[in-house]
Amino acid sequence: MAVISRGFGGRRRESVPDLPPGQYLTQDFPVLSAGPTPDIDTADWEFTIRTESGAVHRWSWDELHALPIEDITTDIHCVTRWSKLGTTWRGVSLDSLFAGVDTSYDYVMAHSYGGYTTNVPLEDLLDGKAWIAVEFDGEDLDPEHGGPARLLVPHLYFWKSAKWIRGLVMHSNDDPGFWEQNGYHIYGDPWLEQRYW
Ligand SMILES: Nc1nc2c(c(=O)[nH]1)N[C@H]1C(S)=C(S)[C@@H](COP(=O)(O)O)O[C@H]1N2
Ligand SMILES: [Mo]
Repeated sequence: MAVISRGFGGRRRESVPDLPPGQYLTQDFPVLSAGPTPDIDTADWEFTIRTESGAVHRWSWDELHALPIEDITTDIHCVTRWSKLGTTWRGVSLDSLFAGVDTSYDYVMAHSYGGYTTNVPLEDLLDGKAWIAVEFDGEDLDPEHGGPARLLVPHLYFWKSAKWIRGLVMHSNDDPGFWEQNGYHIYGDPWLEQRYW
């Protein structure tokens, strides 16, 4: 009997092919924030990309919304082991935002209102892999989930999807961000279980 129930449990987990190793499915949407939720008025909001030349590319809330907004359906995976499959978002592709940006640096540090940072290789933000998300599940993004806008990089663990995104700074090296300095993996591929150093 014990063998059968162990086998059954194992098969059940393996029957979800979209679930990375060591993850479980959740229907609700946990909130994970290292600090308080900042109160950001979209009238004051801006998003910037700064390059090695010192150039700062800047978008107001209205300028962001003048760019093509895409519908995104994607799975998300938190390093604390919850995953949600088929989440729906709307956002502006980083391809659109980087279209006029000239840089030879390969790494990006994402900076949030409130001070959170996380590092991502530039190639992981391009070619339809990342967005500045402004809606979740048909509604404006809740402040606790990063509203008015968050980075969405769903192919990496969700700590890379910086809430309350304020800007990106190009770096020549893959310098660690907040969680990466505190023991989280420098890259964070959920399929390779790159959770911690
Ligand atoms: N600015 C900011 N972004 C953040 C975090 C944070 O603490 N501050 N936490 C990260 C972590 S560890 C996770 S799992 C997700 C959680 O997003 P959620 O609260 O919308 O579920 O946000 C990520 N982005
Ligand atoms: Mo997380």
